[in-house]
Amino acid sequence: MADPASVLILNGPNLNMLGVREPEIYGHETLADIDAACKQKATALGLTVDFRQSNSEAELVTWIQQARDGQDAVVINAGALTHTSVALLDALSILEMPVIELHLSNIYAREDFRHRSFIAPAASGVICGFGALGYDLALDAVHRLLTEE
Ligand code: CA2
Repeated sequence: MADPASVLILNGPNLNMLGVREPEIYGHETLADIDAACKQKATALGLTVDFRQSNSEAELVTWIQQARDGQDAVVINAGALTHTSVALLDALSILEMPVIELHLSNIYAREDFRHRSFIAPAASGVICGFGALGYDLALDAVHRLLTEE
């Protein structure tokens, strides 16, 4: 039997603070809660998940590059780097696999500077505004994209 498809879920700067501050914007769940929910959802879909967070743009770029060896899809909540990072765009553009851009909040209902995503051109699709549910939806999307390939 073939190995289950592996999904790299990346979380950028400050997302380690989830559940600690600003619950009115980002919800009450911690990143550890979301990690656990993703693992449960992945098991139900027959996927495996590698869930990571970094405050470092360089580390995120390295992980994206490494996804080419063994990962089948990437889900990324790049945090504030979404709105600034050509380096993440370039790294994601190299991938030949589904890439889902994800945000907890509806970035289009917030400040103008959040309306622009540098990484969106490299994404297969974008999910935002559904809180932690967005991670669940992203795994559904990855599953569909991989099984319809
Ligand atoms: O809505 C999202 O998921 C964002 O990617 C979150 C980023 C923000 O810069 C993006 O515009 C949208 C911020 C992540 C910081 O998360 C915090 C969580 C709790 C307390 C403080 C920050």
